[in-house]
Amino acid sequence: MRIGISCYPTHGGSGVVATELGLRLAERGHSVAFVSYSAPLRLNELPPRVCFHEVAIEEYPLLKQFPYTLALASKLAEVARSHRLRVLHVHYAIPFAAAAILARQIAPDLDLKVVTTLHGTDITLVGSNDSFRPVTAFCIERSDAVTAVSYALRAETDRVFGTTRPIEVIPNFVDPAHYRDARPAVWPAGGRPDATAGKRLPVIVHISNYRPVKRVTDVVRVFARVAAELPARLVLVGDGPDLSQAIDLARELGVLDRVRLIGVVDDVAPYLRGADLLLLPSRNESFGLVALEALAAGIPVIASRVGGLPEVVQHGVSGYLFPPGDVEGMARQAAAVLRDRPLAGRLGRAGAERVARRFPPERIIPRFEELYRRVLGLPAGAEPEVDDGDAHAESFDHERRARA
Ligand code: GMT
Repeated sequence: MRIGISCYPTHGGSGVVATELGLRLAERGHSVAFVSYSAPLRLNELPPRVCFHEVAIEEYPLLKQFPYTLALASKLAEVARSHRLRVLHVHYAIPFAAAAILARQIAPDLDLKVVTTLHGTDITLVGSNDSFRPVTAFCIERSDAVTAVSYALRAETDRVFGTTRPIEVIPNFVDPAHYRDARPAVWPAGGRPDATAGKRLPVIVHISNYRPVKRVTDVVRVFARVAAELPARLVLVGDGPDLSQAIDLARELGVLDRVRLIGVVDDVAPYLRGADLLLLPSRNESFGLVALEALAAGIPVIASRVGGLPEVVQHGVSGYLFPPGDVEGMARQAAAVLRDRPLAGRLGRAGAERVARRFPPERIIPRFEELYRRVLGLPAGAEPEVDDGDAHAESFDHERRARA
């Protein structure tokens, strides 16, 4: 099949999942065109059958802000025509589904199908904002198929928008081998190396975009309580608006010298492999991809019992879930896990085993293929159209060479 994918290209679970999905589809013989204002971060090189088209963003003196959605719609229609795309799979209702639906109307002869994956903040934060509500509802209703990354997100979508159309739950996925085999990160001076006077220092890691929804000050509060009992370290990976608040609080609580700032990284696996515990005390999380990544890396997760997190982390089996804001509970449990290595080992193994069983690409990608077949009216289980060798595949490869 020939599939167009559009997503946020910057760091964030939705972009990571969309990119990995496109790359895996291409490995399975499909042709994939990514369309965005910059190449998604994991798209470091363009393998066979993958191309990338950039939506140019220009300054418009007349307009306060560049109308990206319109430019994206034009580009999607153009790329769909030049690559004879059959499906536009967009990640987030706003602005991607809106642009894809417009592209479908711009090029009606192509009979494009729009598949929209809801990742969360489009529903829980953006979509339910009154100014976006009608357009989000429209996008959900007019897509040819809609998926949600968790049952919780589907229920929330139905609740917020009163949706009646089917929404299929297709969870995010990770490649277990990538996390299992990653070499643990070497921490900056002062953190690990593991031995300090012969003792191994426990490491808590938090990875996010440091937006208010992540409650990063809770991360610091939990850590400060743990640090009062254990010689632990806190590793903060990523960056975002609330990071400076977290640093200020760590200073105020007297634990800043035990906090290591890593900044934004392409691959979080080494940081998860080098840690003993992931802390994710979010106010909301439709899925929590980083929790899945932590489990894949074999470390337990302490998180909020919100949104889709209970579908990822099994309380008492692969980690522990608490009401958002329960700093005491999270700290008590984090200290208990860090003290009890056999317990941490059991939790880590249980999580990694479930990720390998329930969330590997081999299990999830065929579900998207089946969905594409369904919207295209192809028979269920039909072999994917393999594009190797046809003129179309050559056009993708030509672009790849041009970019190289
Ligand atoms: O969490 C964010 O702010 C980023 C956002 C994104 O675009 O990646 O995350 C959402 O989608 C992820 C991928 O499906 C989910 O793992 C996150 O839980 C979800 N974030 C929220 O629901 C807050």
